[in-house]
Amino acid sequence: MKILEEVLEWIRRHRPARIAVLTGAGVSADSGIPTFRGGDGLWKQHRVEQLATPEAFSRNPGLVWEWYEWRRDRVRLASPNAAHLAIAELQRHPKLDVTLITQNVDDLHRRAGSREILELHGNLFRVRCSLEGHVRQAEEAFSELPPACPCGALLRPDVVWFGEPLPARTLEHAAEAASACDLLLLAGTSGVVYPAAGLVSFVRRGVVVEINPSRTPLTDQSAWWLEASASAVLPVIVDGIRSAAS
Ligand code: BV8
Repeated sequence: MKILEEVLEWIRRHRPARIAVLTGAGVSADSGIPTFRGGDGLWKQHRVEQLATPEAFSRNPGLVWEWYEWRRDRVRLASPNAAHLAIAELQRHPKLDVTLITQNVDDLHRRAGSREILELHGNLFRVRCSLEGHVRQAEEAFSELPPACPCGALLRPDVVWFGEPLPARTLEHAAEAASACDLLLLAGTSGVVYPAAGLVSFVRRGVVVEINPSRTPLTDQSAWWLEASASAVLPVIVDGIRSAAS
C-alpha cells in the first residue's frame, strides 16, 4: 500500500513522540460490534440518534434499556482486536507520550490493556442514578429492565446522549492533546458527531493520519487517508512509531 509506505517514511524521518489517538466505532467493528452508521448500523428499526437521547429514555426507558442491554451482551461476548491491542502497546512505550481519546463506550480499549483512556461518551458498563447522579460499575446483565437505584429512581447508562454535554475536563484534556501532538491517528470514526469530530481542528503542528475503509468529512483535514481497516494497519503504524522512538 503506497500511502502506508509514505506514512511509515514520515514516521521514520520525524520520529513523532507525542501521539494522540482518536477512535470511533470502526475500531471495534473487527471485534464484531456493529457500527452506528454503517450498513449494520440500524438496531431493529431504530437509529442511535433516536434511542441515545434523554427524551427517548424518559419516553420509554424500557426500550432504551433493551437496546443498551443488547449492546452490553454483544460487547461482553466480544474480544478486543489487533487495533485495540496495538494502541495499548503504543501507550506502554516509555519514550512516547500517547493520549487515547475514544468516542466508544464498549470498554474494549480497557480490556485490551489501555489504562489511560479519555472516554468522551462514557461507558456501557457504568450506570448512574438518574436522580442522585452517583455512578457505579455494572458489569453483569440486569435481571429486570429498566433497573432501579435503591433510592427508587431509574438507573441510566453512564453515557453521553445526544443533546447532553460531554464531560468538560475530559474534552479539555483531549483538545490539549490534539493541539500538542506531533501525530494524530484518527481511526474508525465517521467524523459526524460533535464536539468529538471537532478535535481534529485543534491539531496545530501535528500531522493527521486517518484510518478508515471509507472517506469521511475529516478526510480532507488529514495529511494521509489509509483506506483500510484499523485492525490491519494500526499494528503496522504502531510498530513504525515504536521502532522510530527506540
Ligand atoms: C452536545 C454515546 C451540546 C451513546 C454518542 C441538536 C441538538 C443537540 C445537539 C446537536 C444537535 N445537532 C447536532 C448536535 C450535536 C450532536 C451531534 O453531533 N449530532 C450529529 C448526529 C449531527 N452532538 C451532541 O449532541 C453531543 N452533545 O453537542 O451537547 C450541549 C452543550 C452544553 C449543554 C447541553 C448540550 C453529544 C454527542 C454524543 C452522543 N453520544 N454515543 C451511545 O453510544 O449509546 S454518539 C455515537 O456516535 C457513539 O458514541 C459513536 O462513537 C459516535 C460517533 O460515531 P462513530 O464512532 O464515528 O461510529 P460510526 O458508526 O458513525 O462510524 C464508524 C466508522 O468506522 C465509519 O466511518 C466506517 O467507515 C468506519 N469503519 C468501519 N469498519 C472499520 C472502520 N474503520 C476502521 N476499521 C474498520 N474495520
